[in-house]
Amino acid sequence: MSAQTPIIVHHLNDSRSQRVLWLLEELEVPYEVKFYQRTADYLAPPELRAVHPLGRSPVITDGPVTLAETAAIVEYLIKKYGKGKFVAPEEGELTELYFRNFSEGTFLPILGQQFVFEQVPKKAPFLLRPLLKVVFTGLTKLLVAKPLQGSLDYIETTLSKSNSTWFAGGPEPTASDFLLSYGIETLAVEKDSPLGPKAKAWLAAVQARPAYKRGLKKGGDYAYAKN
Ligand SMILES: N[C@@H](CCC(=O)N[C@@H](CS)C(=O)NCC(=O)O)C(=O)O
Repeated sequence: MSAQTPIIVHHLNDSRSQRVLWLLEELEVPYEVKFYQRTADYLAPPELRAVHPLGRSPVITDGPVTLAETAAIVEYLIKKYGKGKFVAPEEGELTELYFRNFSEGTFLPILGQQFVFEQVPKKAPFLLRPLLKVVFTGLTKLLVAKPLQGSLDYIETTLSKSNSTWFAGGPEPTASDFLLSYGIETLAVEKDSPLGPKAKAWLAAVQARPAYKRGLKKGGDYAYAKN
């Protein structure tokens, strides 16, 4: 394969894959977007399985490399194309290590659970819906509300202590910022958004970046920000 073959991002509408487009625009690396549309069940279409066995987005191909998992993709791209940018300063390295793991290991799973609990009553047979709504609202209060609020409080505390706009306190966003953008954006568009002032200001800074705006235009439909 030629060294000039551009990176291809296998991109699903309204998805966490948008983070990869933002990063690639920041890196100023040529890339192409291959679009996949969610099915009526909000799943990825089966064609994505031909690219990666799990059939989820994002996946990138970069010459002979095929890589899935946003956190792995972000780390790979910054290492390979970052030219030393988008890396935490020494004093922010631990915060960086923590928050990029927190994003995928704690924050997004809580939001995923919230999403599923909301969906169950909506997808249930009509007559069961009122009962399931009561049950799953209760489960959300029990299992989602507290850890979510704890996570948001910790985000507020961390951003208050940062030496800059960004989680790791450096002059540029780092992997933590790219990864957290999706979860924070999904909460920003909720009615009565639970985001605190620091998270809102951080998101405004993300969305004001020219590279972010270019990524949004390239990605097409994205329900969590205006393009
Ligand atoms: N941990 C993976 C999760 C990938 C994932 O679940 N992507 C969603 C998009 S937000 C997807 O492809 N959903 C469609 C499906 O599961 O069929 C990552 O961060 O890349």
